[in-house]
Amino acid sequence: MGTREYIRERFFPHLWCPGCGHGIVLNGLLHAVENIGLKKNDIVMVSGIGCSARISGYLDFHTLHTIHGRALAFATGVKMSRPELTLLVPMGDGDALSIGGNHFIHACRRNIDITAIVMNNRVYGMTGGQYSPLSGYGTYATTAPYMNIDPDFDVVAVAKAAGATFVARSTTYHIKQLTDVLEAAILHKGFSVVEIMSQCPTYFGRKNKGGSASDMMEVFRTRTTPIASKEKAEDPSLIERGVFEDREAPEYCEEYHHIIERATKGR
Ligand SMILES: Cc1ncc(C[n+]2csc(CCOP(=O)(O)OP(=O)(O)O)c2C)c(N)n1
Ligand code: SF4
Ligand SMILES: [Mg+2]
Repeated sequence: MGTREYIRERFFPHLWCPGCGHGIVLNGLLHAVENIGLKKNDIVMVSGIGCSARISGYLDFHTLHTIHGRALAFATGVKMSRPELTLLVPMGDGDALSIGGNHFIHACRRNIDITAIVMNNRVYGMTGGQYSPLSGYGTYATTAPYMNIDPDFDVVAVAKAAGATFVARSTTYHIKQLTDVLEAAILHKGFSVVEIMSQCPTYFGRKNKGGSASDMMEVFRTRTTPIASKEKAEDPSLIERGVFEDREAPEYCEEYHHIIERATKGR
């Protein structure tokens, strides 16, 4: 059918800045959906607010563009009422782990069959470059002109600790891997988290002397490595890419269905 079928061309040109990584995520996601052979009518995309969240406007799935930080709460409601549909939730790092951090950890804990995509550009892009919980110590932002002293955390470690049954990381440089892990995440039955390191040349790049979009992507190439690689053993500061968790566990909607059956038995 071709990925074009999934796009709402009437909403183009998109709002992303030249070089923004979010368009690469959109491209990888479209290919993942096409490879699986999903029909657009079978997909619900729920997003909050942010440059990343704007992705839902460009796709001709069933889409809900909701409230900053609450996309997973809305998605949980949709999935509970229509469990046969495929739920995709693209979020920014602020959206998912700052204001939305509470929803994020509890969605991981429930193991509801939703794919959460964290588009991590380490900044609040849409609102003008404030630092996020993933900016990291030593970075600069419009709200940290003399340096950010907040440590960041590891999205993969948080997702695993909170109970997500599929957890992966890739970057906008590694488009083939990005597509593959999104495909695996969507096919996985349970709560899937895919962190994608994405560049914001306009704010994170400019404030941190990251250079052009391609310079920032070059950093994704040189500063990341496959899981448990020889390079990681030699340089522990490298960030690992790949699938960190892929396990089976009871899925929330199915468990809930069993409860309904039990409660209504004999009526
Ligand atoms: C309840 C609420 N609080 C704050 C905002 C303002 N706001 C909109 S997007 C955003 C942060 C965007 O950053 P991120 O989620 O990382 O997405 P990005 O734009 O970087 O892709 C904020 C604080 C809002 N829209 N609603
Ligand atoms: S501000 Fe940053 S995240 Fe937003 S569209 Fe521009 S480059 Fe992308
Ligand atoms: Mg962001």
